[in-house]
Amino acid sequence: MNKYKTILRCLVLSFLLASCAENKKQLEKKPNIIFIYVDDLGYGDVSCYGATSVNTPNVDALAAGGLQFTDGHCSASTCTPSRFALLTGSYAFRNNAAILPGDAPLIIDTQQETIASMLKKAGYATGVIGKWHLGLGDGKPDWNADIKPGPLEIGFDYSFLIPATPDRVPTVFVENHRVANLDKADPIQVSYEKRIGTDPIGLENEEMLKMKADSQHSGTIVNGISRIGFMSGGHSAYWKDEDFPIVLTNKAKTFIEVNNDKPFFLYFSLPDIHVPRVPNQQFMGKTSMGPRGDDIVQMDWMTGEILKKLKEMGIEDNTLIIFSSDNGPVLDDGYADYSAIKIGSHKPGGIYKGGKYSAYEGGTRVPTIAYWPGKIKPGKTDAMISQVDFFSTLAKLTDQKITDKKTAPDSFELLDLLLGNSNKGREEMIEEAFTMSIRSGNWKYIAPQTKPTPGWLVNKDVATGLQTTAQLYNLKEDPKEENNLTLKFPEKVKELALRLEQIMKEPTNKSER
Ligand code: NG6
Ligand code: CA
Repeated sequence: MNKYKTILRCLVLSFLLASCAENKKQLEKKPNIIFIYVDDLGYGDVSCYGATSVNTPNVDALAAGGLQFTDGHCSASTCTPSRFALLTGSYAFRNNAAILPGDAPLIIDTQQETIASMLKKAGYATGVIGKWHLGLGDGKPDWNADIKPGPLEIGFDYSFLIPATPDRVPTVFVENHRVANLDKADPIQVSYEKRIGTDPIGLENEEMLKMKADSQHSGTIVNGISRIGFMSGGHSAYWKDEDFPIVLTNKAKTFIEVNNDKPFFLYFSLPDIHVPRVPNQQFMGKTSMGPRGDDIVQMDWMTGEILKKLKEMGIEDNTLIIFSSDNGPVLDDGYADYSAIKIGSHKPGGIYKGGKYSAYEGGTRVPTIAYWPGKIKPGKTDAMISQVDFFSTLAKLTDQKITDKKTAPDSFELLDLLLGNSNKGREEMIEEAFTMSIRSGNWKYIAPQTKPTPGWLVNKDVATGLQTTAQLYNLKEDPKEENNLTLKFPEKVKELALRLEQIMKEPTNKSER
């Protein structure tokens, strides 16, 4: 009996030693980095930023245990430009990046450094799972062959993508270079110009729809939802929108598991709470706000699953999570999902004016949280930060030098701020919408619009973002941007208009990197 006891003791001891060694190895490793990037989530859409009509316990846990920014911004009030800036550290206007159709070529030059290629050099395994919307291929992609260049050509080792947006064709996942689950006998074709194939379209077959849609979203019907654009073939590869949370979360968990021998970088890009909003059965009816509210709960669940996975694997303490959104909120974005009717007292943009597409603060001021137990001191900060800054900040964290001017030209290194060791953020920052704005401390100048408003936006509730005259606000006294001070402070207007012009001509990042 004693012999068995001794063997058992030895086994337990060696197991403990092995797991200690494993933990030590983890702590010596550079930290894993997970960027949870939510789509169209507004400043006021989660409970830690004031929402009361929806509960987001998992996002709240990140905020409670991490650093919560109250002046954190995506670089633009729409998706493609914000994502371009996040990944490249360059403002998107330098590349004329705008909302892309689903068959657009990759807009990031394969020679350009990205967060992924930079972290790869630092020894990271890199992956992107979820919404892409930065284009694929170098012309119109052939969806039946290798689709490249794409994420794998700009620094990611693995990709599993919703190629554009959930409301745009093709409605299939692209895994690395290939459409997942494609049947060769049923090739895919995509067109944004004209109807192709014989599949039903929203304009003609309204009776097949789960939700009515505007004319822009009345192309090919997939899963009872009409989309922007037309496609034929590829039926075996169609996604089911309701399965997004399950499929994407599982892919993310697998990526974490498989790559745990190296430090890893996961860009986890959630399709929620973008249209079409069709939550999984388990989240339906969880709020009184309809699908938009339920999608917030779903997004929170996905966030929680990632946290749970890290805890299970014992790597939570060696993982930095950054949580944010690609632009402000929108209620009606093309589908009759009754978001505006069911909103009740919920304020998707918090106290801020405007939302998605808008030049006002609600367009780019978004939930922004950095979480790294034991490393980031929990708290709140009102320091200004833009997502364009994560490139230089993560380069510093991982000991990567940025040596040339072309790399991350607009990105400020704010590592001390991110870790909670300093409260010093940016002094000035550009916010992109259909017109340009500049923040200088608490001053905000919105330049008059130079390009016409896109036709599909003119009559929407979000049209508050479309500007014809110059505006100046003092956000400290007037965070809701109600009192245009241009007449009162003409010198300030001149100064900021000039400054905006200068930065647009030449990046001004002189910070040590
Ligand atoms: C707009 C779409 C909108 C949404 C947006 C992109 C229309 C009328 N509206 O053009 O539904 O898809 O593009 O959203 O077509 S974003 O979050 O990816 O920027
Ligand atoms: Ca978006």
